[in-house]
Amino acid sequence: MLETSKSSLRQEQHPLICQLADLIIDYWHRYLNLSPYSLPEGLGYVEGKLEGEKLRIENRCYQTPQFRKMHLELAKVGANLDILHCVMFPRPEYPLPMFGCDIVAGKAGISAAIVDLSPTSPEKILPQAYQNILSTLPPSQFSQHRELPPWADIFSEFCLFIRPQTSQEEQDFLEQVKSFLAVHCQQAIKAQPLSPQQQKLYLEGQNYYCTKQQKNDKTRRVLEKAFGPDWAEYYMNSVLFDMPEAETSETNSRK
Ligand code: 18B
Repeated sequence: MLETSKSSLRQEQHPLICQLADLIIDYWHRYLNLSPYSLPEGLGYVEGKLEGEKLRIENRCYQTPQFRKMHLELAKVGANLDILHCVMFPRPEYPLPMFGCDIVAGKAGISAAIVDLSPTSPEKILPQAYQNILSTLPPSQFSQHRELPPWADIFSEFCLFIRPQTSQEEQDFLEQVKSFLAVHCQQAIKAQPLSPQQQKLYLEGQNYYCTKQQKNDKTRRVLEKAFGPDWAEYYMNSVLFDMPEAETSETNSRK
């Protein structure tokens, strides 16, 4: 795993991806008490090339008292496709939503920019405090909203999924991510633990989220082309969207 604050792949990424990666790491350091999180052996930096272009992946992972795993991933396919992927998995003791963000940038610019705080509660709604704060954020104006695919029933009504058209829209997207991260970190540090029965339900909520994200064929296809279907399946289940129940690694137990 690369622990330098400015890694090699980051400098080769689309400028918005670099900005967002810096911003996420900055907010994590600013608000939360980070400790390292070890990914499965050999998955910090990965390169693959089966058909066509080389895929390079660089991962950074942390944990905190509130979050089981906070994962920031940068990927580059050949010279033409840059990807930022970020998910914050709460510890199931806390009734916290999932923060998720994805940016996909091609030759023609950014085709997809998505950010959400997705519910984990059995009722599939966000905690009242989140709803109150998120509904007071200034409304953002984007010219191209994108339609979510059928698997995406996990996202909240505050989900933003756009194709930014101007550098102003790119900066507005960044502002939206900032607000979501600030709300999330501020709420997380005040969170109170759930009863064991409730924890089970919130864990199920997280597993539902992961099961749905694993159905994203567009992500799977990129990984399959470079690493083959078995590795893609393994990577989606154990790094991108691993389920907390499957977690056995003692290296990542809470300090
Ligand atoms: N994703 N994305 O993270 N994905 O991981 N992503 C794409 O313009 C990768 C997340 C999401 O329309 C596309 O259509 C790869 C999280 C949604 O069917 C590509 C990695 C969220 C779509 C990739 C990765 C998320 C989408 C197509 C691992 C949300 C639209 C780009 C590094 C919180 C799906 C395009 C659709 C699209 C690839 C959402 C190529 C390889 C955390 C909804």
